[in-house]
Amino acid sequence: MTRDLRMRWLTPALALLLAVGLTACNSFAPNTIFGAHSEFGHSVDLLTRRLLYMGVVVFILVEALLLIILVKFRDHDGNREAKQFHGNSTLEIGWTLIPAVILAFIAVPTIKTIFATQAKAMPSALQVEVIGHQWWWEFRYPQYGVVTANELYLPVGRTANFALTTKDVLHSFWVPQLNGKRDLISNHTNYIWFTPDSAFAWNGFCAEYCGTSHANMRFKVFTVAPQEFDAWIAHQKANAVGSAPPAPAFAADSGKAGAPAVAANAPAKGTTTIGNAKVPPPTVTTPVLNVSDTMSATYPRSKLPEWVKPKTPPPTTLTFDQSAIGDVTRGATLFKTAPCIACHTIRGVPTAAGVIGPNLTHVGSRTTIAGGLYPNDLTFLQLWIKNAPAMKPGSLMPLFGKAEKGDTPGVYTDQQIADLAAYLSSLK
Ligand code: HEC
Ligand SMILES: [Cu+2]
Repeated sequence: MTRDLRMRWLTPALALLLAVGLTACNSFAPNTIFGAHSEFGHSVDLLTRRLLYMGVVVFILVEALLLIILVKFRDHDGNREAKQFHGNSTLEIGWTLIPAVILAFIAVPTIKTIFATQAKAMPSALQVEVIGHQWWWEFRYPQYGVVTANELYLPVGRTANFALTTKDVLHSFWVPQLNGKRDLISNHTNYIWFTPDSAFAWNGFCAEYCGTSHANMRFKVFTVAPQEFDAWIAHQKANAVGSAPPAPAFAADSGKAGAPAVAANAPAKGTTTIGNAKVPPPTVTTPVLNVSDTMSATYPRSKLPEWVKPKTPPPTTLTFDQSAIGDVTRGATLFKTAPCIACHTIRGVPTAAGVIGPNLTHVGSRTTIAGGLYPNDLTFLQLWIKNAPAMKPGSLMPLFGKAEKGDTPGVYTDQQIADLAAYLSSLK
């Protein structure tokens, strides 16, 4: 390579290096796997760091040796031939043994962590059944008789044991800051457990490609103080009582995204042990909910951090008659005999016992709909009922808007849809 050619590559190469380096400076990483908030996360973190540090030591030694040899044995004076010989037992035994020892150093902590994170949870744990559907999540709390969708509430400091199954294809349950991914497999129950160490709102994802709307199969996890969890459970156990429709879900947000809210919920103190790895008590650096701020049974929308709020715009082709104002009572009457009841359950409405779609008993108490894709407010509920397949590609809920074009003919006017949405919103 001539000097000119070398210089021509130098600038773009340096620019690329700088760009890659700068991406690492983004401190705002809401879905990072680093900075875990459960003992499961800590043990994986510990293992990752250990292996990384060991790798750095090996890298430095090998590269240093390489450089020394390159310099020491470089061609000093033209075409002198290097010394030729055949075989060197000491060298060969050495370079077989050293990697074997290194592998042992990698294998022991790795296997320990695998066993620790695969172990059965203690029976006293909170049991949660996670059922994957194309493209939404069903969460059941068998100890309490609660069924909900797409939003998981967990008490801080209590181990939650998840039984993972799927109704259709493979999915994978993943909350980056709380656990490793674990697959939902047909005809088989997988388990995973962890103990959240701080109160907050987290994003969850489906991490196994499962069809058209795989990327739209998300969920939220709200880790809350134990007494708040009890309040939430008590509320979810009761039948929903219709009330006035809620204020818009994410009204123009005042203030900074996820502005740090007060001090940490005192999580379990002392050292947690998972396998043989001693995990230091958590230092909570992310903003958390104030325990004394009573939750009125659901996570306060005003406290939702920015990154758990859906940002997907609705399709521009879908419009709604703004003069149609929904009526809760009319909506309730219509719902009882609407096709909706074939797929949705509302406890307290005897005709509504379908299990194909999410349980709607307390749908008004959730912050999002459709696998975390849209905020749960009247605007989005109406558009969703009008034409779900347009809102979410491949949606297994058919469209209901009268003039909408799709596989099935729609039956409802915008006024009827507004009534249905008003009713559902009232189911707090
Ligand atoms: C053929 C079955 C089926 C019928 C009929 C049906 N739905 Fe659905 N519904 C679904 C499925 C499946 C989903 C989940 C879609 C997704 O998120 O991918 C859903 C989701 C919803 C949601 C969002 C719930 C949440 O928590 O995310 C609402 C609200 C809803 N349906 C209302 C209705 C109403 C109102 C009707 C009647 C006009 C109706 N559905 C009829 C299958 C159905
Ligand atoms: Cu999935």
